[in-house]
Amino acid sequence: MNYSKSYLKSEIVKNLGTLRVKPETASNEKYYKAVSMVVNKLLENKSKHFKAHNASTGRKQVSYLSMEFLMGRSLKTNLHNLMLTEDIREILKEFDVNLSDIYECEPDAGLGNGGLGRLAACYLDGLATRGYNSYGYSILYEFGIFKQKIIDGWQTELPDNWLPGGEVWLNPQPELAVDVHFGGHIDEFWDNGYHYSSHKNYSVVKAVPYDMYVSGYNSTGVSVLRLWKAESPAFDMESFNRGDYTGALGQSISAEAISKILYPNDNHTQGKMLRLRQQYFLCAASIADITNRHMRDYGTLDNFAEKNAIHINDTHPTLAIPELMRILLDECGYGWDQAWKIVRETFAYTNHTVMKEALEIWNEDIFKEILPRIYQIVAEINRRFVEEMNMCFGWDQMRIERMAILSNHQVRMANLCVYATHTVNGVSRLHSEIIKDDVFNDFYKMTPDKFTNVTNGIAYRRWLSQSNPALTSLLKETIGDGFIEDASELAKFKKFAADSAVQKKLEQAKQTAKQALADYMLKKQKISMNVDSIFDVQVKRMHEYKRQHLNALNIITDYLYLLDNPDAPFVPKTYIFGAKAAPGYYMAKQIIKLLCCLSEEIARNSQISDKLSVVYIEDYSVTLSELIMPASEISEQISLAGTEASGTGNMKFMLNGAITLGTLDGANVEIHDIVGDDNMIVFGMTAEEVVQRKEIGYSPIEIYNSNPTIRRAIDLMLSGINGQTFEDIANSLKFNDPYMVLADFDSYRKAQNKVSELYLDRKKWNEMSAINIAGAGYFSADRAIEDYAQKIWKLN
Ligand code: 26Q
Repeated sequence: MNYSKSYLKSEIVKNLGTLRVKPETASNEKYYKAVSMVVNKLLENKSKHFKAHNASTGRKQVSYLSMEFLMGRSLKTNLHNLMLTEDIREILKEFDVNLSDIYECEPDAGLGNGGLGRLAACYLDGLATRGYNSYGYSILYEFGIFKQKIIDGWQTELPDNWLPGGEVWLNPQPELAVDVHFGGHIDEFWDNGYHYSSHKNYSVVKAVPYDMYVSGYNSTGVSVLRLWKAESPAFDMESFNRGDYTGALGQSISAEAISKILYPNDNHTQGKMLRLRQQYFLCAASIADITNRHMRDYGTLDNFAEKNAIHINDTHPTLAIPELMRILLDECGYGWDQAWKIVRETFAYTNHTVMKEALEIWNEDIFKEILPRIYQIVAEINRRFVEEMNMCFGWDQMRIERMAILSNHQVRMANLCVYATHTVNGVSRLHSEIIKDDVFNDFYKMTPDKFTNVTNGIAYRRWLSQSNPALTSLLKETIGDGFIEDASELAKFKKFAADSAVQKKLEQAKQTAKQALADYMLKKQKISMNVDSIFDVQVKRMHEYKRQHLNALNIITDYLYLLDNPDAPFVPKTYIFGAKAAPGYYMAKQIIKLLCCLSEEIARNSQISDKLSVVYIEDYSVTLSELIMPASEISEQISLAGTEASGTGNMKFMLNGAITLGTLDGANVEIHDIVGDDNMIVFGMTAEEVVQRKEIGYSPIEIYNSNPTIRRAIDLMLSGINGQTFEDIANSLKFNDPYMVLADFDSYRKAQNKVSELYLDRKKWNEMSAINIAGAGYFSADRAIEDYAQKIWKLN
């Protein structure tokens, strides 16, 4: 579809009119809204055509169910993908309005915590670009991930009220609303030899869909993200008339709570009832929507699995499995075996974490109370599964216990997922091996073919052509513009890696981006940054397994060294952090405070601060990542090997020419395979060595006692940094050190010293940087989606 500039211009003016403002006097906010309304309309139109085409050709549909979609902003990416950026820029110029100022008016749609939610958002882009018939399903949280304010070095959380600016992208579909049932009890009876059950006394929550469109790049495809809002059903006149005034109103209060707020935990569960309600709300509404559409198109669910692939993003939407069983059994009259066959051929599941505390387990009584019918179905799935296993290995009751879905008064979501799906995948090569060897080893032994790998990918245009114009120009100059559509073409840049003219421009592009970040930090946080220092960056959620405190320990060591040797040669470094901590995660909040104290204490020492500084970027978000990635020179990916499932930030840094300083964990292993030892700085134990080290017994206190560098750094935490002591971090490191920070410290420090040495050789450094950019193509979401389409969803 092609839209003329004059048409776009008149539409913008028309929409300003709708907003009751004149073009001459409209604020940037109004322009943001008017332009977004125009783009949204184009997308709606494009989506209609695409859906009509899909329906007429009977294509299989992918439904990606996820409790999180961390979308970030939409205007810039939609203009880019529709190839309208330059037209709109010129139109706005005619009104004396600057397009980049307009972008700044949009709030992030922060409907996710971190990696898992951002991955889901990237996959909508990939699905649309590859032209697949796809829906994302999630919840329309009224409040997304909290806004982080650092007050006196401590994280505080503020509500993220994003809808006032974000709702221009939401298209309500009230005629597609569905009811979701909670609580009540099940009446069972026999009639004519048939068993019936009927759900009584449930409360109803209305699920209303709001659609957000995501255009593919240079394709006719559009993904629809269908977000469910919870509403109280029409006022319950009956109970009101019965005189139950509070009952009639009371239900509505709890209904709306369901889509109020995103749980801010990342890689950690909390067995809260509201969370379980949210999960079922998403699953029931989405399954109703998918089956309704299928019935409309085909009039039967017999061919459901042939026409639908439903993907479960981690275990959070597991309830979609028993919910589809319920629809088939209770509403469509299928027998168990036939229903089970459809279910198993429909669902696939991605695991995103090996952290024990993230494994979802629900108390059986709570589960039964909130979802009585779903509980019955899960219990029957479990009964049949246990019976099946008893036939195969009745001699190994321990194994059967480990694999059971119900056990110990708990419902184990991961076991249900693995048993009920046709395919289970991990998110990097290493992680997928760990799943088979460890997390789901019992299942792997029983059904090895079920397990596969799809290494994560990113919507790379967002972090390259949309966020790094200087690098994008250089790439276009050297390798043409094919890389914008086909990431594998980035490999052509390798030829230019040693070209000194190209290197010079590459260095300039980096400098431009560093300056832009420095400008932002000065304006926003009143912090000035030395743009001639190495920008060494660790941005991601704050978590002990990600080891921001290993980074901190090395900075303390640098600091102590410079205090002792103020005149020693030292390659200037700026250590940049950005991370939100889960509000209830005590240790994570302590580490934020530690970093802030370090930052201040070092900044006060003017002899040192031009060589060494620590910058904490407040409120790290998708939008900030778009500013940070282009400006980064070192990508800190330093999790304990075997703990980070994949990582996706690592890919964004690499794409922007940062050198990875990392352990062989997650997708770092694959980055290392691509660029080799010469172009990545690897340190620390391997995942295998970690296992061995734990087996022989790990004693951090021995390291503390025998390593004076480490002891001095930890002792400084105890004696105080910027007037604050950190006993809990220090004691955790000395006596427990669950993520083996001390075991990897020496190796990390050597790696950091190597960074400084390499940076002095500008030619070598720029070459490394170019080789990383050239190797990043593999990590595109377009590739990852193609892998899912072929290996798992079987789309053609
Ligand atoms: C579960 C229950 C109750 C409340 C919250 C949660 C919850 C929420 C979010 C549990 C886990 C998460 C998020 C996990 C996550 O982001 N995992 C990351 O997924 C990325 C994409 O695959 C990987 O790259 C990261 O390695 C992995 O940590």
